[in-house]
Amino acid sequence: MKINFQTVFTSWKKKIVVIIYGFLLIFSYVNPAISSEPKPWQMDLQEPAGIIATKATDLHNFLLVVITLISVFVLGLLVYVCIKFREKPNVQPSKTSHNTIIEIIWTVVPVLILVVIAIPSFKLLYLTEADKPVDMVVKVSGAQWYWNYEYPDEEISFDSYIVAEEDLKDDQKRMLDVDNPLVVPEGTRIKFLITGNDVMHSFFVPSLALQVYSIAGRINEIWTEVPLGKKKYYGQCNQICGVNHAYMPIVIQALPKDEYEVWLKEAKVKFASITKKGINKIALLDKKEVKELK
Ligand SMILES: [Cu+2]
Repeated sequence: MKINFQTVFTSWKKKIVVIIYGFLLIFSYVNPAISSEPKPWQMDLQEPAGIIATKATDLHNFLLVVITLISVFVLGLLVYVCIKFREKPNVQPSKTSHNTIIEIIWTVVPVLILVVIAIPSFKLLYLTEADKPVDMVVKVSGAQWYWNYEYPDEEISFDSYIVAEEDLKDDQKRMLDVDNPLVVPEGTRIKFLITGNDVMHSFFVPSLALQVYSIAGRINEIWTEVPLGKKKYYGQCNQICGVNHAYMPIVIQALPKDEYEVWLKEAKVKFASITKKGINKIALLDKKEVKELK
């Protein structure tokens, strides 16, 4: 049988090109201009937005290097010890129990490593706690199982529920999109006052480095900088809070200033009719039941 090597080679070349294009297509599945959300098979953190998230990602990357070096070093030591002190060449085992120099090293070196980690870590912690001047304040209340957003300066407040699967529009994401997102102007520094109505929840928007407990009877504070650009930042409650814990996503929609003003005008009309009675309604996955309550 005669094999035509040229044909085989060309067909393999084609296959390789197709495979490479396939990989490029998969790994280019990012759309930073529109939204910030978890991606299928994502291995790394979400793309950071704002100064705190950027610094937190840098710290994470630095720690990844430190922990990798430590793990490789310890693994190397284990392998070395297993080979060097195996039974065969050591019929009479060594009776050594102390080595002052090594003991000083394995105490001092980890302390130094901890100090090196602590410096950027504390700097970031103080930055998140800093009392920075902010452009606006938003009060967030966690409830079973939805979020309530209040703009104290604008005197509006509204509930934010997950969009049921059957109501999803083409541009909406399953389990992540909500009926009323938290709308904010782009390029704004915001202070969040976070509290709760019932059980413990947690306000978690990874791309903006927001993760704060929402606890009834207590107000927690955090600030963030929403960068320039019309974009949606997705998050979820990440404190196991009950049967519908998985169904209380968070959407922060950043809009250009003029579009935000238009939204604000409409919101003042739209949410004016929401009565106090409606605030404690129970979020149910069944759309019909939610409609009945409304
Ligand atoms: Cu919750």
